[in-house]
Amino acid sequence: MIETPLKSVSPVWVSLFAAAALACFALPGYAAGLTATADIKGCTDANISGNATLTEETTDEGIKEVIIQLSVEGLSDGKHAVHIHESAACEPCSAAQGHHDPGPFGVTRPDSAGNTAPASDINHPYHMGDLINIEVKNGRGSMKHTSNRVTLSAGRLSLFDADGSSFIIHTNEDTYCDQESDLEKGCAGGPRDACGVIKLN
Ligand SMILES: [Cu+2]
Repeated sequence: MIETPLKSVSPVWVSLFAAAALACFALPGYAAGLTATADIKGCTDANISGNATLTEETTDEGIKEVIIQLSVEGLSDGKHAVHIHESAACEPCSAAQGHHDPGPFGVTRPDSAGNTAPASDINHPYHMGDLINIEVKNGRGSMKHTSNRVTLSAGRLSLFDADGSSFIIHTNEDTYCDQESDLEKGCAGGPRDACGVIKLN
């Protein structure tokens, strides 16, 4: 009779393994390691495509951080603004609405509504979804950014609120609207080139 390999494994090891596996799920404060992804597509240009991954980690102090890695090709060379916008919708790209900002003021509009006078309540770059520029060279770009302004897990900063969230990549550079002379329309990157709905894995 042929013995199966299982019969040679001691029951002690099997029960130890089972206990260890159970402990992983039972430990209080165990970081779940949530991840999410987004497929990036051009708003009007089908040659633009890319993807993003998001990974939530918890620091030793208990602060939730989300590591965002994004790659894209087909955009014009140079810097492009990247933000997390407030709705999980990309068709059309305007459906992504303003910048993700679940804070008490709820001002998600990124820049001055007019072309000349800055709006008094302009809130960029203080939205929770404001990120950094991506730099494109020879048609390809990638960025990595860690944010503690958003979470994948449930809570007040979560990207997965009632209507979800999307990435928007803009035509122009985000100047971060950080100068008094720079608070006019377009300082957060102007028109929208690409979009990707963020989906929890
Ligand atoms: Cu934006």
